Amino acid sequence: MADLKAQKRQKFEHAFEVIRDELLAHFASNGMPKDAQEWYRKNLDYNVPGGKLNRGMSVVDSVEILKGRALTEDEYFKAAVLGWGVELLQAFFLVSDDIMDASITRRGQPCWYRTENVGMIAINDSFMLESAIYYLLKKHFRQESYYVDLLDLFHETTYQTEFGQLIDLITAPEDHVDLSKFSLEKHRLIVVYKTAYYSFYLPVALALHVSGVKAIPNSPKDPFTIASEILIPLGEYFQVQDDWLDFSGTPEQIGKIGTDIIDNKCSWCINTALAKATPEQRAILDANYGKKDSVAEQKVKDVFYQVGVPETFHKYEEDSYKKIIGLIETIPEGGLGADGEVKLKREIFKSFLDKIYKRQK
Ligand code: DMA
Ligand code: MG
Ligand code: MG
Ligand code: MG
Repeated sequence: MADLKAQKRQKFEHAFEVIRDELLAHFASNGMPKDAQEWYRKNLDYNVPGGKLNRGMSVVDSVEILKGRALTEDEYFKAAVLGWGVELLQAFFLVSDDIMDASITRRGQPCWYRTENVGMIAINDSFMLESAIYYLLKKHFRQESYYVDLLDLFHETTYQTEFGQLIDLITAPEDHVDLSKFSLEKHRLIVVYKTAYYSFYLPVALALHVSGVKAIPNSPKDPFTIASEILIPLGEYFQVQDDWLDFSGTPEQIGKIGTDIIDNKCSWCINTALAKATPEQRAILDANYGKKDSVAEQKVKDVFYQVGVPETFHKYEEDSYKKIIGLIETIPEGGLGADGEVKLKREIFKSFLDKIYKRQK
């Protein structure tokens, strides 16, 4: 089992080498000089492949589940291009997110913008990671009837994520802490937009397109709508885990140093603590949240422990799991869709849920 998982990852990582070399060959063919070629290669290698790869591999896994058989080499590679498209999009978001969040480390190494000679060039590097997606889509999908659907989906999802990043950032002003502006409703809106669409809906919707599943606009039977009704709550749960790990995880464990308290973020943890705090504890939160100071940060963390944020999280995790299993079971056991056509199957969602349930990083 563990072996199979490692093999799957290796195969997917091998596809990255091919894809990266395609991007670099195209870049060089535009007459770009050697130092720029080296720069671009470093940008790609540093920022794209080093994560958990859940999002990217979910495209491949979902296509396999939809087809109900092993993929041909060509089918595999096309699914992998879409999977790496999601990982490129993620890399674009993370490189820029780390600048905006003033983060220190990512995936166990310094954030790209903090590496030698990079600095604000990281902004353009992030744009190139995004644009690489569209070069790859054109190269590999130009002839397909669903090419425009892929373009539309990547564009729309990117836009949604940027809406989310905007509200995440303006809800966390650097110079003005006002905890009364936070709420779990606000939090939900932020996380659905900044995380759920691109991390959960996008990989499955890509798999549906490449497998030949057609949208049924304005119908309650539309497979894309049905998928999103499960995947958006799944993404919400995932970002609550991210907020929880930002507070409770060690840098060695999560590969990044948590910044949410210092950054004045409207995270799940602060919202949970606000709902439970006594007036004295509330005063400590008001005085110490969003301060660029590790003593203040520790005082906030102490209150989080006192009011039972860990217990509340563990309960939330169990409840979310049950709720999402319930949503998955609204799909008929034999799958959803007409006989003889590719059907939406429970296993797509179950496989995604199993990748993240009780995750420690
Ligand atoms: C994640 O927000 C959302 C995007 C679009 C990167 P975050 O700042 O909580 O992510 P992280 O904790 O990984 O910096
Ligand atoms: Mg961040
Ligand atoms: Mg952020
Ligand atoms: Mg976070």
